[in-house]
Amino acid sequence: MTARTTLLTALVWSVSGAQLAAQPAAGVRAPAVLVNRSPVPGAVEVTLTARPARLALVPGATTEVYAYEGRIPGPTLELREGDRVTVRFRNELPVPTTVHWHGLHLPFEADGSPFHPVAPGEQYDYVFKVRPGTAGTYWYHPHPDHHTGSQVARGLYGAVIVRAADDPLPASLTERLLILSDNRFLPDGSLDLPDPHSPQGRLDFENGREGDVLFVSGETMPTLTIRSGEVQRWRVINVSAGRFYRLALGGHTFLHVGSDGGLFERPVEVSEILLASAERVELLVRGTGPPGSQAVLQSLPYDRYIPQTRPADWNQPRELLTLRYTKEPPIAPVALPDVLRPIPVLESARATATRVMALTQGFINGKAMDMSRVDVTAPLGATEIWQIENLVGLDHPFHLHGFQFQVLDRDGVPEPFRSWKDVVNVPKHQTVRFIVRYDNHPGKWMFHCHILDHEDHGMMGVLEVR
Ligand SMILES: [Cu+2]
Repeated sequence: MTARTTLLTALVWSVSGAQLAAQPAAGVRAPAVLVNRSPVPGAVEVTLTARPARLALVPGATTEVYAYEGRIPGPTLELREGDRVTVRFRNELPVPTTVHWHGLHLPFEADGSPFHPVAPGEQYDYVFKVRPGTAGTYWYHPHPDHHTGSQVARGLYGAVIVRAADDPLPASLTERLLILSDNRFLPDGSLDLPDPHSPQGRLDFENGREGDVLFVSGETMPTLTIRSGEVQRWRVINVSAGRFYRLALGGHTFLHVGSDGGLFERPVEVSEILLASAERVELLVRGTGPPGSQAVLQSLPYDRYIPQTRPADWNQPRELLTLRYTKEPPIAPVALPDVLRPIPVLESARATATRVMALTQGFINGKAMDMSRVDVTAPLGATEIWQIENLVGLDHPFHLHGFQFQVLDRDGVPEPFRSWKDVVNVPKHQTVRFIVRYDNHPGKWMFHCHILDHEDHGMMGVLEVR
């Protein structure tokens, strides 16, 4: 393992013509990184191809999948604030697709929403500039009308990391990228994608499709290493269609330092953290254990379900990875900053409208998605409050494209600190309010439930900013 990882750090290799570089990885495989082909400083130009592949995902079988660059997860797009980015995307799938850059602030034409499908055999250039102040952890995935869930289930997702020149955390911290996914397989190794009208298909629609095999960056139950006293920076992305993760690391607490849109103003110490579909967190993991010991990262039970369709094993904790301490003697902990970065306040007093969204099973305000309809029209530059009311007994994580927002309150309880978000879970029978400013980029922006089965069945609407 050690020899392999040492070798990989120095390697650049070619997969089907695309240049991929390996990330330094100690103890776990990290996804490959898309190689920037542009020699111009501040410019990033990468190619990305989606095509069918056959990969070994479960022991003793291979699986027909869709993959970016032949890999699951797809290679990571590494960016810096201010970069001018061109992603030359090629669709070699037998079906239309798009690439949605989840959480990034970019022009309408680059959003990869259902408004810009890429037909089989076609190419599409996603062109955008990375906004200063948006350093954080994002991800990319298909977003074609009605078929997002099945394409993500087939393997299409990857990470986007935006870095800041003035990142307040020590550059010496070992960084880990943990992409949490789940999948379900038939005995022959093929993906279990049931007919939507079958009993299992109806269950998948109700809960969002969950799988019994849990992957961390494409591996099942990997082992990460840490040295006693060391601090690591973990970026965690939930790319699962329906599964939530209530993360806890036995015998440890986390320093929660960031969310969807980047770092908070100050670290927050937590013993567990809930990650709904599409949410991201940045965590500092402090190696407080003795040399030679180990700890397990678990997903604790979380009841997001209605009783009628709640899985029988919902109350069982699931293990995600092992954190193994090396036998080396403890090192002195690195000094961590108390203050991370300022987050500007979006003032409620400046809001010119409140948009009420009532969520029921498969509908928003009683309507199913219609591409020819605009549900909300707002002027460019406006600040507005969104009030998301979940009227049913199942959680719905709500996502807005194009603009990061700040949660104001959850069921009347003020949010304890400011952060930038693009997905917020709205628990059963609760109401969440957030504030957002449409500060540039006119266009049509989707808002939807990020349980992909709900989104595909129409739990989505259109905000037009003009
Ligand atoms: Cu939903």
